[in-house]
Amino acid sequence: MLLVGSATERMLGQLGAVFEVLDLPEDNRDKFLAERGGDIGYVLSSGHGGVPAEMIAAMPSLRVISNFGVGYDAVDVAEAVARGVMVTHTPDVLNDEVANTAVMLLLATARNLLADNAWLTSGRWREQGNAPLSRSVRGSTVGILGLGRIGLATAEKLAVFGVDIVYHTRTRRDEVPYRHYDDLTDMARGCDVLISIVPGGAGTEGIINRAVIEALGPEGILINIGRGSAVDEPELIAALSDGRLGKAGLDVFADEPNVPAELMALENATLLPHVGSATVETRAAMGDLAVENLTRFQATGKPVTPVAECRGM
Ligand code: A2R
Repeated sequence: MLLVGSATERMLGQLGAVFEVLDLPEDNRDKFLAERGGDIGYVLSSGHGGVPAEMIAAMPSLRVISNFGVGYDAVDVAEAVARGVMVTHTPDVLNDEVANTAVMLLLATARNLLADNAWLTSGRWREQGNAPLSRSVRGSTVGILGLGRIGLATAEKLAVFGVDIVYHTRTRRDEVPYRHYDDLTDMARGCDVLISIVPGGAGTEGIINRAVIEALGPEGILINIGRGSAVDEPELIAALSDGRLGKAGLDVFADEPNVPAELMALENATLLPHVGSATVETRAAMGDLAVENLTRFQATGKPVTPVAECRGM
């Protein structure tokens, strides 16, 4: 089994009981894969680099790629499927935590949590008096882009804050009580807050573009806890800088962990280092599921949670 990225001691203990675990040397990938690629039947992927097509091609005996995380845009699933390689991920076990992060980031952004903290610690409270007022979320309309497992958990948590929920997905969900918009820009025009919780990849690349950002407007708030690639980051920075967009709360970025200095300098941007699911409890649950996908497949030929593209395999 090849480890791409890192794993916790708990995961390594579970994996070591079943597999011979090899580490992918970051500085020597190609040589390593040329020498050992043929021996590898299983991959656990948790790194930013993921598993691109050429890596899959370099492992002719590969059977399963277990992705640590629900989003698997860093794994070339089309290549895997074409070669009969199963891809799995870790859905559901992180819904609650990521939804908490969405709510936390929305409240922190709307209520100036970090700016207020800095107001106190920099001495301005003592020297200049009370911090500027922030805006309440009560009474606002929150548009959720991507009402899947995490989006729905987020919508349900937001109910207690007295907001009106609407959503945009490609397919309407008849079982939910929220208004569906066919068009994202139309929804942004009708919203005070837009929360993005869509997967990465070609289908959502730059979907939050200039038109969507401007439709959200000077009082609008963008929250992104899905994938950075869904936002046109240069357009977002420009709009936050010149006041065409009110505020942004971002947990994800286009080129992690590299965050543009212009974005970090903006007072109306609240930024987190991709910590949506990053608690001890949730990461343990994700790790257990990522490992179980490998061990179950090894024992029975079927994983626990294949990605949608591999469900028929
Ligand atoms: O469009 P639909 O009906 O397939 O709905 C999915 C929506 N979605 C999109 N909505 C609008 N335009 C698109 N191009 C588009 N592509 C996908 O995103 C669905 O409502 C939602 C994804 O939900 P799940 O597959 O249940 O994913 P989950 O577990 O909520 O995680 C979402 C993402 C992960 O892929 C990671 O990137 C991140 O959150 O952690």
